[in-house]
Amino acid sequence: QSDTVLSALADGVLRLTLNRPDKLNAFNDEMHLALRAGFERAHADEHVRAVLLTGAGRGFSAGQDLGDRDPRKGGTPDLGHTIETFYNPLLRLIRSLEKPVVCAVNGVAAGAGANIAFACDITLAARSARFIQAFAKIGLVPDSGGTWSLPRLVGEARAKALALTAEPLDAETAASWGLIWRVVDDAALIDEASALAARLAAGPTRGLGLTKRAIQAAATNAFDEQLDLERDLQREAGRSADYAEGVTAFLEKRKPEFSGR
Ligand code: T3D
Repeated sequence: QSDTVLSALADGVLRLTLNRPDKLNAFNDEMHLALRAGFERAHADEHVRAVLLTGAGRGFSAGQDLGDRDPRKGGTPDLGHTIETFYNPLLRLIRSLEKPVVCAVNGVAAGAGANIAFACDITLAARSARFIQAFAKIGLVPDSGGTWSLPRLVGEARAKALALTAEPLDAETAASWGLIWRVVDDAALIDEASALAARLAAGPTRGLGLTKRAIQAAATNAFDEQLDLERDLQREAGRSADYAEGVTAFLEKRKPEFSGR
């Protein structure tokens, strides 16, 4: 068990805390494997009904640990291999998880750290947080889905300016541009994000998961395909126990108690 990611399950929320604060939670191989294990558990464990991702210390994540890429130590790493081995599987696990993933960006999010935050379903940021497409500063290309998510979230003009200049973007601007959901005062961030994750974890997990799938599919579907998909997913949602409970609770004028099935 690695302590590079702290993992705790309570009230249906799996909280995963990136935990290399001295390095602003930069990713080494060990932290990658630990975070992947956390998301694999979220896929497999029915007791997990939402995930909350955050960072320990003053940063969220500074992306790849550059100490592990020191050219002075000799050799040229195959970054295609490291992306394929570490970053891409993580991004696929986050996007394919049919349960809500809340991200609480507690401080600076740079490189892959920023793009992982943008890949989560609902991202909140501390008012003091900054987002940096740091790749341009070291001659790399945005990864972790950044070249896909940035133009979709903010349009090509802003995506290119962010990626080509690597200028830091403050949290307020990130929210006003639609990169994240909401800015929260630093001291209130983790409580607000935890409350949101707990609310989602108590929700109709199947319906929420299918909603996530539908919205993501819209990125590549034509309108008619999307209408067909909505029909199919609604059919599936309509067979869930939580749908029956939601309608019954409405008719009985009481709060629903969703089981996640
Ligand atoms: O390699 C592959 O597999 C390909 C995949 C690439 C994915 C990527 O993410 S590439 C982008 C890598 N990340 C960066 O280029 C960001 C580098 N960091 C920074 O630019 C700055 O640290 C920040 C803007 C994020 C924060 O600045 P600041 O002034 O608040 O903090 P700092 O003093 O720079 O950093 C604090 C400590 O964290 C410091 O260590 P020290 O001096 O106290 O011992 C610093 O070296 C360390 N740190 C920060 N980022 C990284 C890091 N150490 C290793 N790798 C880092 N990425």
